[in-house]
Amino acid sequence: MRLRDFPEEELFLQGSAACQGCPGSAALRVAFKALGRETILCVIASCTSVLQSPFPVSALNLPTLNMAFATGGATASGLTAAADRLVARGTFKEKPTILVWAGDGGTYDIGIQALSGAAERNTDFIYVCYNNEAYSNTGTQRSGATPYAAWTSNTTRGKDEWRKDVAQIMVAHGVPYVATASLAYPTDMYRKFAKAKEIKGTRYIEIQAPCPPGWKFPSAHTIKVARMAVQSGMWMLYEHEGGKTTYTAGTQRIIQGQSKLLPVEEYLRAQGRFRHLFSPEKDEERIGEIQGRINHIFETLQFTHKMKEHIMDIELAPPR
Ligand SMILES: Cc1ncc(C[n+]2csc(CCOP(=O)(O)OP(=O)(O)O)c2C)c(N)n1
Ligand SMILES: [Mg+2]
Repeated sequence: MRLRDFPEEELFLQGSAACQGCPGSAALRVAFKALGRETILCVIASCTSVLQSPFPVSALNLPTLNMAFATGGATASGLTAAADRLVARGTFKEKPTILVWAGDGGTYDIGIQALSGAAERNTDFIYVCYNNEAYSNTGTQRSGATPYAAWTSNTTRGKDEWRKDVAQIMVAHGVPYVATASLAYPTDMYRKFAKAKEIKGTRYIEIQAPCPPGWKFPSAHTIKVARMAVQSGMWMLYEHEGGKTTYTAGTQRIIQGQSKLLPVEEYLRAQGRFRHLFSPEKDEERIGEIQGRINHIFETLQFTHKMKEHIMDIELAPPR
């Protein structure tokens, strides 16, 4: 699928109340194109509650429920059960896609219990976490998704803890599909949504969503920062199904040795939320810690990739 092949119909309409350069609205646009009109949307308290515009107008051209913070998994469970009933009764010809759209605060911290319960029951829905790495709507407070050393309004010298990884927590639930996505790789994102649509059971997609006001970079740089996140290894693109993880797009190219890791310093320098790592003097220790973790992960993946190629060579070698 190329960009020019995306459906023309816009289900995320112009005139939303989003900030300039908002990653959430760009992600909604791509997701809606891939999922299509037969979708029921459940929005969890977040920037998306606000950017859809104040009642009675809405930029969301899909049936939408706005729900409380902790309720994503529980609401989806009710919606999907009701949809199954309406299909059985013949009211719906086909079951619509049930889509929950939540922020990282509403997923990593506040909604994880309901999400975990729904995933354990393999509830039939798609859960999207658009991860702007903070509680952005209320003024950029830290969340469980905020990366190490990042400024937020309550980690003013940089967060002391490393972020947790909810995509991997979802992999551990054994759900049929888990994927990560990036705005800088829209065809990869589209493909993952289109694939998720065809799968039954709990599907989890997490999109990294660089937030210009929260991360403190110019609003024209959203896609550039998203791309640098993948190129530097700070955000990894993959999908996990049938017990197997496949790395995709920019991340795959780094693992296969077709492109080099961008030094993480360049990614950090592009954002004001890491300014304290460079001024008044350079914090070599914390920058080194971040780079060290990335190197360790990619060295391991590159080694595994080479070993697999080597094993394939042996298997494919003709008998002597
Ligand atoms: C129980 C509850 N506590 C607090 C709030 C206020 N609140 C609304 S949105 C939000 C931030 C949500 O953060 P996140 O889930 O990361 O979404 P983002 O704003 O970043 O899009 C908060 C704290 C609320 N709506 N409900
Ligand atoms: Mg957030």
